[in-house]
Amino acid sequence: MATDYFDAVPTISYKGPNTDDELAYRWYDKDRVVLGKRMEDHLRFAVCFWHSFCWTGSDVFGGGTFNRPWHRGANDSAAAAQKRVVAFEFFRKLDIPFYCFHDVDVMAQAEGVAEHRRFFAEAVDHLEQLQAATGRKLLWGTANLFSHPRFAAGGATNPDPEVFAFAAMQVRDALEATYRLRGANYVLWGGREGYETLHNTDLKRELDNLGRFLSLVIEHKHKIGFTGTILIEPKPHEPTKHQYDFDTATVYGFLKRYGLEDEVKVNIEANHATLAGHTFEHELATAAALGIFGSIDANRGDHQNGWDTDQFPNSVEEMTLAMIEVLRAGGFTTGGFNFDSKVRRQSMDPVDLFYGHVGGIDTVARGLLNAAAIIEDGRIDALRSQRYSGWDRSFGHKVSELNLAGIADLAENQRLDPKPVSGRQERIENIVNRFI
Ligand code: XUL
Ligand code: CO
Repeated sequence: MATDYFDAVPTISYKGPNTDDELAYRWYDKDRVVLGKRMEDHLRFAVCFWHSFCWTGSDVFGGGTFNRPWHRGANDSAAAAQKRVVAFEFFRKLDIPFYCFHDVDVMAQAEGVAEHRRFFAEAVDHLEQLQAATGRKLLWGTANLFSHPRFAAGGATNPDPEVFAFAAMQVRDALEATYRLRGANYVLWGGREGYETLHNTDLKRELDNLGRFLSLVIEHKHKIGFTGTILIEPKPHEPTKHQYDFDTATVYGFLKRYGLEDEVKVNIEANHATLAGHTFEHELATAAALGIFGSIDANRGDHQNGWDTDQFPNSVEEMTLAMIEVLRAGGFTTGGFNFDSKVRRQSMDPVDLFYGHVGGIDTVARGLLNAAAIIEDGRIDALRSQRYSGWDRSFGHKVSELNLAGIADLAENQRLDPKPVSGRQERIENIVNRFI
């Protein structure tokens, strides 16, 4: 099946910072080696199916504006196949290695379990062929446990065990499909795993059911031999008032409680971090400190809007700060940069999908180059090490080893009177700005 949907747009290639070509990369030079690794291997870019090929451009006030050919009739097997072909043509023209999907993104609309399984299997066969034909790879798969009305009160945390079972069916199949398609990760985002009001919510039961569901997913992963990473994607709220996977620190506490902290990592999304009242880099640094940094959903919010606008990242400064944390964490292992970003509702032309991704990719690439230069410069890391250097000297060693009374005696015997030391924040901020 061929497609002419993107015929007007050329394959995107690197032309350097001085090019006037707006459909070329100015910073993303996939073979350029940065800190010993090719840019393509550092960044592991992915396009998501849902925003770019499934969303029709509708919002709460109005219908779809995009008028994509596969949205004109019912979402049957033929329309789903056309969508998959167009999507792979896009991945190929963008010349990035990965893509991501939810089960329902790639298949015909199904009623009930039998149809769901049949239509999804049909889609997975086709995805396998498209991957082989184009050389594109799966960064992660997931199951959509939030769009269908049956999930209005959640999937794994639904008060009705029949919904829990339906969710288990979808996740079993999506996990097995991800394994078959050699996906690098499997994601769980709990958009409706939360509550609207505590008046009707048994919070303890819901948390225990969510913990059990996750344990079952991990047990099944090992049973089938999937060696990719299981990722939870934190988000504080939207669609529900309160989501159990609020932020990275909350997810870590949840994983500890259910004994899963060595089995699961986090997929950090920039716009979810800011909705939780954090910066993107805070979430990355927290995940790295807790040993659960996995992958990234790249996007940005809007400073005036309090919701998940999922815009393409375009602030080089913000991305530089994030990339410093990614590099400090040692970079990705199985993770990557998935563009969980969408063009605006008025950007209805096929070429707009390219402008969105090209800009986002170049913003991330430039952030990587800036962060690498800051790390190679070394001044900021040196200032940071210097700040903690007392812990490497003999007094610090004693404090690390003694009990509370021993430390108290040490303070008394040495007549301690420690003096405050400058944190040099403005100097450090000035150094960072020299690289942006
Ligand atoms: C929603 C969101 C999801 C997940 C996958 O805010 O980010 O698209 O990334 O379910
Ligand atoms: Co996301």
